[in-house]
Amino acid sequence: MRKVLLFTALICLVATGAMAEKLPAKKATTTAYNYPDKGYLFEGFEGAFPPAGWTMTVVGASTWGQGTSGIEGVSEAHIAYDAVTPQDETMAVTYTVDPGDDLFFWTMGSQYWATNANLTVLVNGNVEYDFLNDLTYPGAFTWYPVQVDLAAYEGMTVTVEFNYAGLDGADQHVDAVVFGTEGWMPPPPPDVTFCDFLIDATGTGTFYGDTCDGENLVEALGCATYSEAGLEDYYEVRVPAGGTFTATVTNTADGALWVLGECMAPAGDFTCLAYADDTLTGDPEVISYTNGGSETVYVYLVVDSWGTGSCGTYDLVFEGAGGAVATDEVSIDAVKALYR
Ligand SMILES: [Ca+2]
Ligand SMILES: [Ca+2]
Ligand SMILES: [Ca+2]
Repeated sequence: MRKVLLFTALICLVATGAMAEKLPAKKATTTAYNYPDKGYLFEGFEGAFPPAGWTMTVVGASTWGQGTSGIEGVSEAHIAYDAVTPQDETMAVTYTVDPGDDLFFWTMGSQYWATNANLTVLVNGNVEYDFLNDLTYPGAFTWYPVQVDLAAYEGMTVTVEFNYAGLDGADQHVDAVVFGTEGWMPPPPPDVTFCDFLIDATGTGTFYGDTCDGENLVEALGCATYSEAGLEDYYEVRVPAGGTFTATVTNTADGALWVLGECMAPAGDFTCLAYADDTLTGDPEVISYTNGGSETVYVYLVVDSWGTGSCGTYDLVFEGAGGAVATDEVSIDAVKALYR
């Protein structure tokens, strides 16, 4: 959806669309279930349970099994609490520790209830991790990555035991066990991008647009007073060092404006350079941006509105003022002219 706008004239608003470089998509962490090489997931509990090579020590009625709340894949090792019968449940595996190897895994549980029944990880019988006393655990039932230093065990073939013991604790979860130099991490959130939706428009003056064929890609950033769930139009603006612009937008919806630092961001976490939602439906919103840096930047003016799915026609009065010398990056004469 590439839109071409009416515009009255001169300078400054540059839209190229091709200007923003697309970064290569990050590759998700390789996950090879039961793959023994370092750097790969050692055990994600996605297959048979217990996994090949693991041994179980069952004492209580409730013990380690396969759960469906995995942070990696779908499955995990899960143990339900037992308020009646004491538990002392162990799942164990052996591993030969090479120099630099540590043990990594993810866990989730409740430290409040861990005073009753706790997860510990033992290496050759030594407690090397204690969930109850892990001061960095972020909060109840949050998946959290743990690293256990195995330096003391280099060169040894060790037995690693995940032990859950006590009475009337809380459910505990373990997933993504790795031996090596780097633990498993979730793939990064997908990028949100409007780089392909930029409006072809060059100049200053008054622009007319309609957001009703747009999308809602910008909604809640740290700079916002309100959640702007309306549909959007996007303008790329070239701003030389010292340059400044002001955009005044009158929207038939309850308008809102953003100036963002990029047109693509992981999980839509755009850099908010300016924001405005100060007036109600039909009244103009005003936003300004000044490039205080020493180099030309490209920023993104987003015409948005308040209200889920809201949209409307608008007029945009764009005023730019220069400073600085235009670069040769953009071969549009009008753009150069503005900043001479
Ligand atoms: Ca898993
Ligand atoms: Ca929006
Ligand atoms: Ca408004």
